[in-house]
Amino acid sequence: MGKQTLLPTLLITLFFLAPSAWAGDCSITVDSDDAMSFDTDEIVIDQSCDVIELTLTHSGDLGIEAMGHNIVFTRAEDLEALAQDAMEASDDDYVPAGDERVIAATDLIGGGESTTLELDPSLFEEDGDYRFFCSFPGHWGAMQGEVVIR
Ligand SMILES: [Cu+2]
Repeated sequence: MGKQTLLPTLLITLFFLAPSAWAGDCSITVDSDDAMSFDTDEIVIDQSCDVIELTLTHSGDLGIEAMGHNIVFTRAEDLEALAQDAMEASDDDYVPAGDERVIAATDLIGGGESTTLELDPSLFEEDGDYRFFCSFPGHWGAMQGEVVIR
């Protein structure tokens, strides 16, 4: 192998050796809108991340009172009951305070806003079955998805 081919070969090797070092894995953005939807139906939790920066954006125009969105993480089996109880928690942005079923939650935002949550991947067990959803009243049925642990 000549000197000229060595450097590209090295760079290509490094590229494939270090996929988990790319920032993309530990930095996730989910968009929401005025049509009551997230732009993804799964969120990947990469256990090799020290922390995952989860950013929720709202590309709509409607305000927080009419079309508020958040992302709440819970176990699949708790989803429905938690979503029902969350509707009553209007004083706490629809995330019941101190509720053990809430694994993590972003702030509630309205159109044009965004919020970032520092998420600890160790909150999720590798063989657990988790969901994320929006806990604004009436939204969880349309705004939910699967959490993929990796
Ligand atoms: Cu919502």
